[in-house]
Amino acid sequence: MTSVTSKTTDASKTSDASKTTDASALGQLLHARSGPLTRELLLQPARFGLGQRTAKDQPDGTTRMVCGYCSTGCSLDVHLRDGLATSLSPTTDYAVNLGMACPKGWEALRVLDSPERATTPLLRNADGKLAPTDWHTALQTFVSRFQAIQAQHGAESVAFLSTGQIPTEEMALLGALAKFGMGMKHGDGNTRQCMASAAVAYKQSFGFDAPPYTYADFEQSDVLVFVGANPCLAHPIMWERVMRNPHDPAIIVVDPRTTETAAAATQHLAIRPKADMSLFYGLANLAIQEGWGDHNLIERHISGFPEFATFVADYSLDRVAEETGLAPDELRRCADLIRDGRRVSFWWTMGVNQSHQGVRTAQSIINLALITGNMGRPGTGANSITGQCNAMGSRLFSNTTNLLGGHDFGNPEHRQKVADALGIDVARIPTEASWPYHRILEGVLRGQIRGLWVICTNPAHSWINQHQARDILDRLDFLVVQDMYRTTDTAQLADLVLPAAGWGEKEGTFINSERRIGVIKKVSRAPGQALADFAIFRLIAEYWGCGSMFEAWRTPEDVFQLLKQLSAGQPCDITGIHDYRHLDAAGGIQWPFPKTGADVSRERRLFEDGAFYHSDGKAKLIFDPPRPLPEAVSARFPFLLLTGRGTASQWHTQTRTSQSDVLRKLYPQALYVEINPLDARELQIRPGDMVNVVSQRGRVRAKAVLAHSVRPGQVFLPMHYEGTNQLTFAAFDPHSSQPSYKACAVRVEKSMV
Ligand SMILES: Nc1nc2c(c(=O)[nH]1)N[C@H]1C(S)=C(S)[C@@H](COP(=O)(O)OP(=O)(O)OC[C@H]3O[C@@H](n4cnc5c(=O)[nH]c(N)nc54)[C@H](O)[C@@H]3O)O[C@H]1N2
Ligand SMILES: Nc1nc2c(c(=O)[nH]1)N[C@H]1C(S)=C(S)[C@@H](COP(=O)(O)OP(=O)(O)OC[C@H]3O[C@@H](n4cnc5c(=O)[nH]c(N)nc54)[C@H](O)[C@@H]3O)O[C@H]1N2
Ligand code: SF4
Ligand SMILES: [Mo]
Repeated sequence: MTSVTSKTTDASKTSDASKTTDASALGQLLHARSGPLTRELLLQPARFGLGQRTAKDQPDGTTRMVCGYCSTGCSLDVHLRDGLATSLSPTTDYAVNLGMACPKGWEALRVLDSPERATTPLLRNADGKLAPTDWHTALQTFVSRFQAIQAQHGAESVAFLSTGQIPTEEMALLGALAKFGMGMKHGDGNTRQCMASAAVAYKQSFGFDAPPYTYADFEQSDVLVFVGANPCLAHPIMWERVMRNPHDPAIIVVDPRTTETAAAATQHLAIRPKADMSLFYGLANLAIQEGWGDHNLIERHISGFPEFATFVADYSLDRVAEETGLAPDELRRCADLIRDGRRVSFWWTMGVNQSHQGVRTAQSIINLALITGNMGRPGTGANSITGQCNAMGSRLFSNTTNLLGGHDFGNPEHRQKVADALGIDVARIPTEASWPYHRILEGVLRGQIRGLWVICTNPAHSWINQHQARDILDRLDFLVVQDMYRTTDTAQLADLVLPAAGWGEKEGTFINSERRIGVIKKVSRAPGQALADFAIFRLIAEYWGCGSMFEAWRTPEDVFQLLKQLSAGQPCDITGIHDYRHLDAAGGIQWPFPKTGADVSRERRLFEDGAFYHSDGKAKLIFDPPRPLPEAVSARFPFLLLTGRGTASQWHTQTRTSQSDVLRKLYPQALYVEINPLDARELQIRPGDMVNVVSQRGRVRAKAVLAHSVRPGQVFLPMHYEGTNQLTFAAFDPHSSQPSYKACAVRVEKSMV
């Protein structure tokens, strides 16, 4: 379980890091360039996003900011000496974490100080090696190479892939620069891998991508249902909130594996992978047959009920038992718990989203919550927990799938509104959303995409089916990677690496899972010549020749003001927030927060008035029959491979968490595979043996861990090791294009070497 002790982390070394950051990069630029830009850079560096303030301005020696890892959005008190961080401890009076943090949060400062940091731009030289270069050359090369590709193959032949881990202001600047300034049409985020299914499900069901809950709901439910979610290790502080629930709640966990979360549950349903839709249709059928819900409410607030009732009528308990592999009496017990609950909340994460039918599965959960009246009241809701610290910011402001501010590229009024707010020609705004991630990569294979700019994500480890992914990245004419570390798998493949400042070294805002906007600050100087992504984007705009378009985008806080304006009248209206100081003083603010009529309570949920965002004000019941697994097991590949998070101390591709000595001690250093002891016995595998895990696409070596937590016929690989995605099968949800990371066919062999 989570470490919540009061030890503080000594990270004074971090604050001693180079004092030269922005100044050094700036000096170099000035040296190299002449003309009007030089004078302006010299006179007004802040205009180019350079020289962000450190938290020095805070008088009391401590400043608070949200954590830069997961979407829980805990607040951390950072203790300062001369404006720079020396240590941190979790904030006690913050509505999210109430004085708690997980190991990643405690160690957040420590990972900044590492020999693996990118401290200068790196350019691939004639020998094929990445060699240090100066910012001026790097920016010139960036512009000349991408512009040459565009001149030859069209503006759309350059694309970007970004992230849910940089501040909203940086995402918005990137999205606007790439699409309105540089003429790109295609750009997507790693959030596609993570929450696209939830976003599409909400949009279709509610009329807007709006997770309805507040974390207080964890404490107010009398029944909590977790579906494909392992908060004990993926969202430990959310789980701590569940543990604070005073109502002795029933906890139901639906997961093929007996995870830490499942082990703590009242009832664990070890469902057959990807059979969740049948389960929720079956429960909905019982709810309708037995009249659990309030018919007046259904009539007033929900559309599509008669069709839904007819559809689920086929889902008898026997059929559901057959399809899910669960016993009828287990199903009945689960149904009784939900029926008898007064405040039932449903929470889902990647076990739902990362599926060939993620959207409809999420909607099967939303439907059940809606028809049983578990929406808009304390302790209820169909609640998607998202992953990264600012995945929620990217959903609204990254200018990828949605036009800035949750608008639609396809809507002429929306385009005009955005053009007016930004003072740009509406013709610069694409009339369609970007291709999704996998389509961009297919575009590379087809020669339609020739240049790619990768920001704050590591697809050469995290994207599905690495065999193909690596081949695709290799085919690019020019690959730019912008990262904190020069050693990532993707940076190693790049033609140009741009060194970025990270969390703690720059300012901006994140939006957490419960829609709470929180601030991050500069409390440490980035090493060498690394620059905040914000400054890099501003400089690229200047070098590209579209700098004038971003005159008003000088600092992150300027951009925040612009984004506020863009949110006006949207469900995510935040025009009532004044500035960063307001966010700080309020302890973060959840959207919506309009200028007039804002509810100022610290914890707010949506839909308390039963009004949804569709034009008829109703929520829609949306459903489809389940589809078979894209890659079923076979005689040659008899095991189903599940993947996911391994420990609370590992973050994704480990570029950050592996930099901390403390975190590194808390998890296995090499790939391991969890296998059921019965299967292991049959294969004569003993604990600790090295085995090969083989799929149609690859073969990896892993240490065998014998565990009853996985069912016979299934194995589990954590995603934190590069080998895992050499095996995964590239199937996608047809509505969200989210990859189905959590089910493919493999075999396990004892390794002879
Ligand atoms: N320590 C740590 N915390 C993290 C992260 C991290 O890397 N490390 N990453 C963050 C991010 S970006 C994300 S997206 C979240 C992810 O958070 P979670 O989604 O909670 O984590 P996962 O382990 O990916 O998947 C959850 C569970 O889904 C189950 N599952 C697989 N297939 C199915 C299925 O068909 N049905 C059901 N019901 N369950 C299934 C798996 O067995 C697994 O236990 O975590 C966030 N928090
Ligand atoms: N098999 C399998 N694969 C999965 C998953 C799974 O469950 N199973 N889960 C998927 C999910 S949900 C996710 S979210 C993805 C995550 O996949 P990735 O996004 O590829 O993983 P990260 O390691 O978080 O990569 C972020 C990168 O950004 C860099 N970085 C950090 N901060 C900054 C910054 O401020 N600026 C810049 N420029 N760079 C920065 C880090 O060093 C790191 O290299 O993985 C997906 N892949
Ligand atoms: S739970 Fe998430 S937000 Fe909180 S300290 Fe851990 S990683 Fe940071
Ligand atoms: Mo994620």
